[in-house]
Amino acid sequence: MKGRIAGVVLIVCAVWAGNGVGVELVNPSFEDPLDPENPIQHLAAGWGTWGGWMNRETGWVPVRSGHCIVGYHHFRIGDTNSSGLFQDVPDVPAGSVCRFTIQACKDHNTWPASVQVRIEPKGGGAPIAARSYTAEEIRLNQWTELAVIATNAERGIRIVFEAVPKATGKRDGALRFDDAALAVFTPTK
Ligand SMILES: [Ca+2]
Repeated sequence: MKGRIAGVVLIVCAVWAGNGVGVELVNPSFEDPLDPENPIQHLAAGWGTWGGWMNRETGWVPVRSGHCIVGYHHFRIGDTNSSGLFQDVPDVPAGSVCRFTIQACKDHNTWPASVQVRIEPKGGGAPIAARSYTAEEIRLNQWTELAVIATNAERGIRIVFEAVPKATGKRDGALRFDDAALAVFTPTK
């Protein structure tokens, strides 16, 4: 039985390795500000955002690639509302297996309620798939890959990452996000 399970895992991995295609996202490393004239701008080109204190940052370290990240100022959050970023990817064919990943790391004493990665229909809506991570699952000052896999019924998807603050008590620390990526496997008919 173990061998059979291993075989299935191998086949799935082979499909991903052979046919999953990286889809180019807009500004996946958060290097570009929304306004090219304002290099330290907190808004990242190509990304929508909601909530507070989830900002493009040009001076935070560590950085996984380039010079910029998205920083979640958990220590600044004064309520229980979440914050996040999202991007529509319009040309993903319907019926594709989509794997969205983003790298995250945390400061000392950072205990948000959760971080969630999601794939939604293009334009937003009920998630096709979502995966939540606890603070324990995100490494301290080292990068952890957060991943979610979904199959889209209709053309296009929205990728989302969201931080949910600690529900009660003092909120400390910060999270960093960098290098969003999307791989798509579209079965041939
Ligand atoms: Ca970057």
